[in-house]
Order: sequence, then structure tokens, then C-alpha cells
Amino acid sequence: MCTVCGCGGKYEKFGGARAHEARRIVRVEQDILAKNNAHAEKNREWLKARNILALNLVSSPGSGKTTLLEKTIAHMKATRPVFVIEGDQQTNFDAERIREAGAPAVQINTGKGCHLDAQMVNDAIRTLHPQENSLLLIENVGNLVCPASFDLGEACKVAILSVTEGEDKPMKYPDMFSAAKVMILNKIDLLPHLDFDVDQCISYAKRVNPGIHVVMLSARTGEGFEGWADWIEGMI
Ligand SMILES: Nc1nc2c(ncn2[C@@H]2O[C@H](COP(=O)(O)OP(=O)(O)OP(=O)(O)O)[C@@H](O)[C@H]2O)c(=O)[nH]1
Ligand SMILES: [Mg+2]
Repeated sequence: MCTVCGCGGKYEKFGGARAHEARRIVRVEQDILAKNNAHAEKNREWLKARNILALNLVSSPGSGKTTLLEKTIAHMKATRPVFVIEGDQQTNFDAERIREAGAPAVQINTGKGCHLDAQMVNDAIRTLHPQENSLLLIENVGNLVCPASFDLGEACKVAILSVTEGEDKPMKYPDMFSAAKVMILNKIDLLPHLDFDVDQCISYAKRVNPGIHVVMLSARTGEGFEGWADWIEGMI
């Protein structure tokens, strides 16, 4: 099990004297996830009753989540109010960037934790008070593993992969890409400088999740952004 957060992964090779410990860990893991799922369902019901579309943005650190959120706020705020929950281990940097971009934001600092959970999001919603018919964007802690296991009550997870990370990531971290409804391939402005194989990356993503929708864009230049905006519109 992840020793930082107890988040749902488990060692695959237990044997002999470690078998009892393994069973205990699996029980704890099931308890943690069951409790989280109960909170997530409450969040989902609350959001649904108010017609709030909640998206959970998950990725490794630095893939461009906050940059994409800044662009999304600029694009959406005239038509639909946008609210943001930011998750990081430390600092208020991202919430400050979001407020600067024009949307209300609550920052959650997880300390040693490596993902957001549904209770944290519940607390943040109570502080943020997202209004009816709005868009609630949740930026998870940068981590390609643990956030995959935690339902926050969102409509769906959005996995962001930047082209600087390598096309093999969907195969190496399959849980994240199978948990997501859409994969944003970000930083495509950098493709001319890299040997990133776009077709191979998409093929890997579809191997772990045949139904995954793929949007290629540059959050910096705005190229391809309409694919993301159209996808959000389709979800509303
Ligand atoms: N060239 C290029 N750089 C980008 C793009 N999107 C983001 N960046 C840069 O990538 C770096 C990280 O961007 P952030 O938006 O902070 O990434 P993040 O995923 O929010 O990072 P964490 O919150 O720390 O996990 C910054 O220097 C951005 O300017 C892009 O489309 N193209
Ligand atoms: Mg960020």
C-alpha cells in the first residue's frame, strides 16, 4: 500500500510471514475507499441537484493543469460561472493564479498527502459555495498514481499529459488513464523540439481505455483549445 496516503495500491508480492500483514492492509484500504466513496456520493448528489458540472483534473506535476484552468476561466466565465478547488501539498500559488484569472478559488494543502479525497472536497465546497448551473474545476495534487483511486464526486476525471513526459505514460500508469473520460495532450507547441510519438501515445491510451476521448492542445498558445471547450459544452 502507498505508505504516504494508504490510497489503494498494494504490494503485489506478498508471501509467507507477510501474508497476514497483506490481508490487514487490504482491509484498511477497503475501509478507506468505502468511506471516501460514501462522501463522494454525497458530493455528487449535492452537485447534481444544483446542475453543477464538476471535473477532476489529474496529472503528474507540471503538465499544465493550472495554465489550462486559467485559459478555461477566460473562455468560459462570460457564459457560465467557474469555481475552482486547488490541491497541492503546500503553497497557495495555484489558488492565487486562479483568482488572478478571475474565478473564486479555495486552496487545499494536503501536507504529506498525495491526492485529494472526497471529504476535503466537501469541506472546500462549503467554503466556496459554487452557484447553481456553474462549472466546478478541481485541480488534484500532481501525481499520476494515487488520485486515480479516489472518487471526489466529480462528473469525470480529466487526465492531462504533456508531450514532454513521454508517450509511454498511459501504459506505465494505466489506472489513471483508465479512470479518465478524456485525455488532454498538452504542450503541443513543443512537439517540433521533441521526439514524442503522438500516434503511439494515443494508441497506448486507447489500449488501457478504448473509450477515452483525446484532445490535443497547447494551453500556452491556445492551439486546439476549442476541442476542450467543445468537449465541456458537450458535458453540460
Ligand atoms: N510550452 C508550454 N508550456 C506550458 C504549457 N502549459 C503549461 N506550460 C508551462 O508548464 C509549466 C507548468 O505549468 P502549470 O500550469 O503550473 O502546471 P500544473 O500541472 O498546474 O503544475 P502543478 O500544479 O505543480 O502540478 C509552467 O511553466 C507553464 O507555463 C503549454 O501548453 N506549452
Ligand atoms: Mg497547478
